[in-house]
Amino acid sequence: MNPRAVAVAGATGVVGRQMLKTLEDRNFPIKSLKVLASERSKGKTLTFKGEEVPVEVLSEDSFKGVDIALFSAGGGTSKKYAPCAAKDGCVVVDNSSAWRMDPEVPLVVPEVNPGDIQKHKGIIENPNCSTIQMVVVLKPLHDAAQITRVVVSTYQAVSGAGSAALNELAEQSAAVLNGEAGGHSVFPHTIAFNCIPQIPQKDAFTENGYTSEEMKMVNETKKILGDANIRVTATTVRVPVFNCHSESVNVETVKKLTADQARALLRQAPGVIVEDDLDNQLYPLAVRATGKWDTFVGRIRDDISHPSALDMWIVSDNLLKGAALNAVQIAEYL
Ligand code: NAP
Ligand code: 3JN
Repeated sequence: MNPRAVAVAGATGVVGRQMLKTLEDRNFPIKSLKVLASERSKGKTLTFKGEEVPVEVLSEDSFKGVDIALFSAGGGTSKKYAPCAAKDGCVVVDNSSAWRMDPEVPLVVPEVNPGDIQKHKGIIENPNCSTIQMVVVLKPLHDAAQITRVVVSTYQAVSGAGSAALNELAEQSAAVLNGEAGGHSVFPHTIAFNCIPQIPQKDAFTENGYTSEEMKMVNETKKILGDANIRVTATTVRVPVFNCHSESVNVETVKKLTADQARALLRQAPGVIVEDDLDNQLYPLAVRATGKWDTFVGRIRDDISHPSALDMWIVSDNLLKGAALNAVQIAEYL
């Protein structure tokens, strides 16, 4: 791979920092690196491969001479600046939902639909973190037995809501343990020692009573798997876990797949690790998945309420496979 001029927009954020770390950890061939953020970060530096890199303020001119830009600075920022970058010949891998459902824009998980990357017209979308870890596991099951319906409930870590949310969980947990109420400003309710069935934390609910996070899982799953007939329903819940999203997933198929057959298929699947040994109480755990590149699946069992369905538990690092790593993998394909 020829070294590329790379920019990271939103580099000071929780996802942006993981993007820099992932570029470094995977030894992505970089000719030059720009780290971009808002006016608030003027004067700050970030470290890449042991060197201090000054943070530049994102502007329409940031992308001249840049080959690949990884964006994680929110949908509004992507909408404003990604088209400028694409016009300057840069390929944008965008981590927001700005164009995820645009039929002209590829929505890519490299283990699932890498062929869609080459259809890009300057912008490629990274899916939502909860969708990514689920479709990595669904893909081999769909290929083998044709999935007809998915019922998913998520247990989403606070890191998915950014750096302010991580601080809120830490400070609130300490306050509650000290017998204080602990205020909240990021989440709509206390997150410490609680579960909140509302993601995102603001303007969450859509007309049908689902949240936008739930509808992302419904719509993105169909687009990535290339099958509009798969029926998906989701309940997304924020839990007081710092990092890694967990999911309880029920999968109905046309062809009956036993739990043993599913485990055998998933052991061969790229990016998937089966952790499923009940005798040793081995199943995927958020605390173990953090910092890992793979998606972990376990508790795979035949659904006793249905002739052709499976239940399973899926865990992955939402900042890595759910965001930064998936974006860097797309950049590697580019
Ligand atoms: P965060 O920790 O709050 O960081 C936000 C980043 O965006 C910071 O670098 C911030 O710069 C920058 N930024 C904000 N407004 C900007 C502006 N007007 N111009 C330039 N930079 C701006 O949030 P995060 O958790 O990293 O998430 C960032 C975005 O990534 C989200 O909004 C979302 O679109 C996407 N995301 C996607 C997933 C996924 O499911 N794939 C998961 C999480 C996040 P300053 O530090 O200068 O303020
Ligand atoms: O809350 C989570 O666990 C995942 C958050 C994702 C997110 C946060 C802010 C804006 C997104 C996303 O990628 O779906 C967005 C966005 O829609 O851009």
